[in-house]
Amino acid sequence: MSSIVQQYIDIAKKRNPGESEFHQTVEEVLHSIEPVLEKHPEYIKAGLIERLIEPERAIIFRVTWVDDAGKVQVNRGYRYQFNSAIGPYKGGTRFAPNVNPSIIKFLGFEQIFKNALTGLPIGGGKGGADFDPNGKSDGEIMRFCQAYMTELYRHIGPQTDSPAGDLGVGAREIGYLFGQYKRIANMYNESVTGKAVVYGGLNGRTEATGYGIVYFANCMLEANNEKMAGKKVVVSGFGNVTWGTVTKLDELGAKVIAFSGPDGYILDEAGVTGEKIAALLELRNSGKNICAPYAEKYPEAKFFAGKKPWEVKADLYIPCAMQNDIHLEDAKKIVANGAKFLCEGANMPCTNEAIDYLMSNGIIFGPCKAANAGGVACSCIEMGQNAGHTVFSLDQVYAQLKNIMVSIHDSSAAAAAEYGLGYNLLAGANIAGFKKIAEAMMAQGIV
Ligand code: 2IT
Repeated sequence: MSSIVQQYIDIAKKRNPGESEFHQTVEEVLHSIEPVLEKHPEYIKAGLIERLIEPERAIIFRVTWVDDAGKVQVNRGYRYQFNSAIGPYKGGTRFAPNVNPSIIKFLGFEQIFKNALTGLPIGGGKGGADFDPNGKSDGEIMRFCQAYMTELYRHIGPQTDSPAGDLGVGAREIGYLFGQYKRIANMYNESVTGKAVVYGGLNGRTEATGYGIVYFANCMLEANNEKMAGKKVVVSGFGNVTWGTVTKLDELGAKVIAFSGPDGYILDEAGVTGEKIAALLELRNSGKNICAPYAEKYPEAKFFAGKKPWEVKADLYIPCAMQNDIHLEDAKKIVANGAKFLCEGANMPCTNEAIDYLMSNGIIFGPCKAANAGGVACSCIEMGQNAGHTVFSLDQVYAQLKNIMVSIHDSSAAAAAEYGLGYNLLAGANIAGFKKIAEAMMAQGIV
């Protein structure tokens, strides 16, 4: 372990005690960029890494609302405005009971590099609240979103920060957040993205993350002389990202044979295809568990209650659920299954130990900050659409998304090759993202 980066990892750990998810992403990124730091001592002199690992601004606020029973509820809201070297802060909003500074900081830190990789002018930020949308009525969701935005609106804006969705924040929540923003800011603009198409949202934004992941995975396969058609794929989760991923995989002729929900996983050797994808979307929108009802509807499918899908043999794995879904023991199963590819869909679905094991055992690995950047890229295109008072067609968006994903893959591969690391997309994505941020920070002086 190099002393150059270890000192910064130690600073991050000391300054952010107990924040294991944040430590995890800092370690991953800093280890990758070590060769760049060796080549650029001026970055060290300029305190670039100390500045990079410290958010520019953190907003933590009380969110007070009244539930359907008339009881006053208090949650904690967050917005970490991490880095604005290349553009206004941009990143999602997560509503989940486990949201805390460590989770939002890991997401915000990842977002800096992800957004840089898109080639678009967006800085990194992330927000959320320890609010559990499950089991809440529509009225409660609306009142919570309004209370959250009543504080947040003063910290965001088209040239400042533009939140979007993440886990627990979908089209409905974005509608309520934007509605409240517009009401109190008296501005109709791109301060919130992920809006429905009828009121300024981008055609194709909903499926952009999942489609982008598959375009990226396709590049990984092609770079290794393989084709997507006919590949057996295992995914996890069945939220928005998984839905887009499965839909595009099906279109390209790959066969999704397993997916998971909070209740376990489904093995469907016949393939999760066509009408079954639509049925899954309906199940998901019902807010209930998805696996058990799927197995009831399609008797050829097998339901493994309380288990993870990584034991299923496949060619390609795409974890789309959430962070730290694949631990070392899961990585061992994936390697033992004879898989060749793993492409991260969710943010940080693999632990660092799992990534090390996968990569040192010959698995070709696609890192999330590169593979899932299609979502935020399309959010930035939505910002441009709103700022230009125009509408982009679905074809325009898909074409741009595909170009962006190919270019992220190619620039990540090229950055790794430049540093003599071979086809290492993990290091390459971190290096390519970092180089851009570092250059911008150096140009802007000590701020
Ligand atoms: O993790 C992510 O990139 C997102 N949740 C999307 C962020 C955005 O601003 O669209």
